[in-house]
Amino acid sequence: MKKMNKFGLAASLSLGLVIAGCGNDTENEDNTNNAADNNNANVTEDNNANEENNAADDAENNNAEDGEAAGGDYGEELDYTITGIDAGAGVMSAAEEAVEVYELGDWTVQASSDAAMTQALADAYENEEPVIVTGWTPHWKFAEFDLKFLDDPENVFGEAEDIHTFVREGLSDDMPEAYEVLNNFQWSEDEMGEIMSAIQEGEDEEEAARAWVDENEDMVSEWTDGVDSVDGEEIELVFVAWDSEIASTNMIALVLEDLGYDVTMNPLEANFMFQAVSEGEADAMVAAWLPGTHEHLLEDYGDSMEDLGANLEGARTGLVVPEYMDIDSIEDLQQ
Ligand code: PBE
Repeated sequence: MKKMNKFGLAASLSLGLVIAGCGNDTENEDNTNNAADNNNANVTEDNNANEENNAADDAENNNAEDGEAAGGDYGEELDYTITGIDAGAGVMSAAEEAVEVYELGDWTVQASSDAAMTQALADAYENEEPVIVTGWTPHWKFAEFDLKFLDDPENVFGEAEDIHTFVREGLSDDMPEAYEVLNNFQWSEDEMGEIMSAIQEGEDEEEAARAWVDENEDMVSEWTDGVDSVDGEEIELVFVAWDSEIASTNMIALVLEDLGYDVTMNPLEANFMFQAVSEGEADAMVAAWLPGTHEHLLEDYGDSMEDLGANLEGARTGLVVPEYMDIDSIEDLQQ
């Protein structure tokens, strides 16, 4: 299986870094300490109290409503920064919209990457410090950490989503075997999670996918049943390097490879992924989150590609925090 980096990724990643660089993340540590210092005045005399205790005490002692006080404190501690992922992700636009809709004032959504976001989450979690990330399920972080989605009463992030498979126009004629497998492909959050967790635990992406394919012959054979083998035909899959899509794309690539295809996997930014399939540059992708997350991309590119329906049902996006944080709703972030 080949991986390539043909178009889009380098350019859009560096854009992401520029955006990230514009944020005020480098001051996080200092500001956290300052926030804790400032809080000491109206909290307890206990210098050993950690930041979370300060936040909790503040929430109790403060005249303001509990939620507002906790959210306000977290704002200072976090320098009003929500840790995001790649700038092109749908969950990023939704998070920015949430800042508007909930009138979150100084809060900003900082672009980074799935890997950097989960690292920030892990670092905070280890020290029981606050952190707010753009999150989604399926994702291994929910197995690794005790997390919660913040309630979204204005429904900015939408309801449950399905992950759809899209193929380029003409694929059913040109590669009927691949088309049929892609059309049949459907699994669950738990099944995707098995590969994601194995990768997270350090297994190579392809090896983790291989182990899953070998252990789930029954399911895989439902997708490939009656489909003829091919002789080294080249097929290109595009995806975005989100942990969920790394798992699904590696897995389906191996299933196609086992059928005789010469598979290339090309990681791109989300808009280039849609564009590549719509322009026939790539053959397929299994990474379209609908109806909400990628709605804008579907509007731009959906007419010139074929939707093969959901390969996974019941996905979700939103703002995610550790359970130990003293807020439950995005509204609690209002100052
Ligand atoms: N995600 C994972 C993507 C879709 C898959 C939620 C990060 C996004 O926001 O575009």
